[in-house]
Amino acid sequence: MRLSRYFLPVMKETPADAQIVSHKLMLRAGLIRQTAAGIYAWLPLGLRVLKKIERIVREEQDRAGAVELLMPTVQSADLWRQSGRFDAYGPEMLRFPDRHGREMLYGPTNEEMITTIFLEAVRSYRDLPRTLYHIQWKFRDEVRPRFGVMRGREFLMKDAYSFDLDDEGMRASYEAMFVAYLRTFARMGLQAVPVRAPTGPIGGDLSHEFHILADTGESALFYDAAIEEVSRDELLSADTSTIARLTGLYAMEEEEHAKVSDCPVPPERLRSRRGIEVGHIFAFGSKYSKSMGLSVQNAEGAQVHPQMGSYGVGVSRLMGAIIEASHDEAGIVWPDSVAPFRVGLINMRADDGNCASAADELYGRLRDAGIDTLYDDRDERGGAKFATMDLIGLPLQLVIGPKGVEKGIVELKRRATGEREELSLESAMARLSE
Ligand code: P5A
Repeated sequence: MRLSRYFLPVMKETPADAQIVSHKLMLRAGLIRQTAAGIYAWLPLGLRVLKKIERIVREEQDRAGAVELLMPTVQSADLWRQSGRFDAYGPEMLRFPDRHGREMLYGPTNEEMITTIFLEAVRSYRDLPRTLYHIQWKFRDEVRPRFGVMRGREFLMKDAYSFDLDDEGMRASYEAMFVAYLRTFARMGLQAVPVRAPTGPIGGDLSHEFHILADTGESALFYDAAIEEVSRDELLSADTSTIARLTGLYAMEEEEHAKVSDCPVPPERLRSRRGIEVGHIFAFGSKYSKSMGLSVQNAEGAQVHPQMGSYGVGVSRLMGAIIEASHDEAGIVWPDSVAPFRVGLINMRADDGNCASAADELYGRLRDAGIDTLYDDRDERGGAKFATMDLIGLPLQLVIGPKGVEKGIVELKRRATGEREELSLESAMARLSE
C-alpha cells in the first residue's frame, strides 16, 4: 500500500480526551475515531488489526471444534421476556420500537437467541455436543464508557455457546474453550491470567475471567507469581493439565480476595496488579435451556435440558490490551501476529530520483513476494516519516536513502528492539521472505 494513496490520519499532539496510553496511541496512530460517546469508527489501519485479531480468535475457535454462524445485532424483546432477562438487564440494554411498535433491542449478548435457534433444530442426544460461535457487534449502554475501545458502548465480541447432554460433557466443552483462550492470547503475545470469577447476570456457578496485566486495567487482582512463570510455549501447547495447573494457582479479583480469610499464597509470592478483562467464560447448566424450553431426548428416551456454557472474548477490547502490553515512548510495537502490515518501507528522499526509483522497485518486489508492505512514498521529511513509522509500530522498517542507493544497500530496522542492519537488496528480500 502506498501511503500517498492510503488513509492514515495520524495526530502529532496527544488528544486531550484520552487518559490511557492505548487510547491515546489508537487515536494518534489513526486506528480509530470516536463518532459518539463509546462508539468508534475503525479507520483502515485499525480495521486491519481488528481483522487480524478476529482471525486468530476464529482459528482457535475452529481448532477447538466450535462452529461459526452469524446472528443479527437486533433482537426481539420477546426472546428476552422468555428468559426473564428483559426486565432484569436494566438500562445497559438499548431498547427501541420498530414501526409496528414492537419492542426491539440491540443485542448485548446472545444466550436467548442461540438457544432458540438450537431448539428449533435439535431433538436428539445424537446432535450433542455442539459449540456454536459468532463474532458480532454488541451494544451495552455503559454508564461510563471510557478508555476508548476498552469500555465502549458498541464493541466487537466473539461469543460461543456450548450444548451438552450432561454436566460432565459441559465441563469438557468448558475446558476446550479454556484451552482455546490460552492459545488465543498467547498467539497475540499476551500473558493472560485466568481468574475464578463470580458470574453476575449471565448466571451459573463455574466461571473464569482472563486478564491481561496492565497498570491501566479496570480490575484489581491478587495472584500467585507462579502464574507468570507459565511460558508461552506451554500455553501454546495447553491441555487439561495446563488448566489444572493454572486454576490450581491462586488468582482472584480484589472483592473476592477480600472475602478469603486464609490466603493460601505465601506473602513473597502474592502479587497485586491491575488487569484488563479480555475474556470471560461461564458454565451455567440448564439456566437458559429450561427457561427457553429446550430439551432433547437422551439415549434412554427421556427428555432432558442440555447443559450449556457461554464464552466471550472482547475482540475490539483486545486491541487496546495489546497496545497497553506492547508500546514505548515512540508509539505502538505490534506483535507480528496482529501487525497491520509486516513491513514499512521508507523512502528518505522523495525528491531524489534515484531513491524514488530504487524504493519503487523494492516495493514492487515486496508486493510480488506477497509481503504486506506500507510504502511511505510521500513528499515528506525523513524525520517525519520515521516518527510516523515508529508511531504505527510495524514490526520491520526498510529504509532507502541516497548513500545506500549508490551502494545498493538498504537499512532494516526492527521496531521492537531498535536493532538496525545494512543489507544488500537481495539479502533484504531473502530475509523478509523467510
Ligand atoms: C459470554 C459470551 C458475556 O457476555 N455472554 C456471551 C457472555 N460475557 S461478558 O463478560 O459480559 O462479555 C464478554 C467479553 O466482552 C468484552 N466486553 C467489552 N468490551 C468492550 N467494551 C465493553 N463495554 C465490553 N463489555 C464486555 C470483555 O472482554 C468481556 O470479557
